[in-house]
Amino acid sequence: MSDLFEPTKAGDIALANRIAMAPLTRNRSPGEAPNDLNVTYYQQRATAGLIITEGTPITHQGQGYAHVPGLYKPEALEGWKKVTDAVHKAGGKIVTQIWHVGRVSHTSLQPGEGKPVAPSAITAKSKTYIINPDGSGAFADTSEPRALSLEEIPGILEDYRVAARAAVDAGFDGVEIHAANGYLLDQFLRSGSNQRTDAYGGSIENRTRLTLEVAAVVAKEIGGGRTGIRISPVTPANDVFDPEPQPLFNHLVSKLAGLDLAFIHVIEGATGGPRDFKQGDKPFDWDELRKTYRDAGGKGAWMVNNGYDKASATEAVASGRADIVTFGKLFIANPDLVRRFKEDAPLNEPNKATFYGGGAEGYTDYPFLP
Ligand code: 8OZ
Repeated sequence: MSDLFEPTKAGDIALANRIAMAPLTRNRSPGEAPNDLNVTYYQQRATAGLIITEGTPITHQGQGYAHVPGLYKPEALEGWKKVTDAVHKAGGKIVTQIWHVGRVSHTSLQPGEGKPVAPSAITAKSKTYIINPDGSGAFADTSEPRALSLEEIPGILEDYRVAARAAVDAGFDGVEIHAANGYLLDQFLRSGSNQRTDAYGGSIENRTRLTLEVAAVVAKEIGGGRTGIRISPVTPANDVFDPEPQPLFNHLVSKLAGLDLAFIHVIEGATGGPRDFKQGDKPFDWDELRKTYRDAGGKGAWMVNNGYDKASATEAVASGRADIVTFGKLFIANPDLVRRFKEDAPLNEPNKATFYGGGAEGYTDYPFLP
């Protein structure tokens, strides 16, 4: 029986405990490069067993929100180097979440103000965050996308490869591939957003192809032991839908098992919402998903997320249902969350008004225990 404070491994990455920080978009990097405030924020949270950074676009085309730090500009890579150095000096481990938003973008954020790209030309009923010409920020409807051509897919794979290499060169312990929450890879996975008739659409095998190719390319480039992936089998986030998520995601994890990845990170339920949310007519069976992965030989850490607290996380790890639990909002408000859990100390309350955008307030000013 394991507890949350016991060390573990996620592939090649050794974790001091099983309490990880979930990826969190904070929109505090104007110019798309991490700054000194971002360094402080991550360094403050270095006692997490593992930090997964906010989603980090692999290219300008992969960018869907203003003030999100990418991995494609030299100044961004210099900024990330400062982040990884600070976290390592503080004894922590950190991977970056490599991200392509696909259709969840706006022409004003795209190269040459072009259309965002997607599996199919279907607009997401969703919002993104842009900067107006006068400098003010605003939520805006996502723009109509264009379908990626078959000829463009190798270029997308190359973009993931280059970004994963750049991440490791910037000092990250590894990467998490963002295949969740209705972004590019999830758009290919779900039938609601993927109506292609080529090798990347239609059957489950075809819809999982891009995600599996990305995982294979990244694992080959930096090592499977430094590569994780995040999935959200039933989330409706960013207007994605699939009536039969169980066979789709069972197939995906059974194929991921062959890549010897560091971890599989599963958002159980609607992201940031009800854990029992379902798509299609059957409740999703999370145990079946994990068992499918293990039966296929998958040895990566099984990482779970969505609304956990100390008690439910302890139960998940003790029962073997999970190896690592990730916490989002609790890490926003409690930089010393691991210590607070250990001492059963009271938790600071997160302030929703300062989640996205702004400066130090609600970012680096949450108090530590004395
Ligand atoms: C909140 C706001 C913007 C983006 C995700 C990267 O849902 C995100 C995100 C979350 O995965």
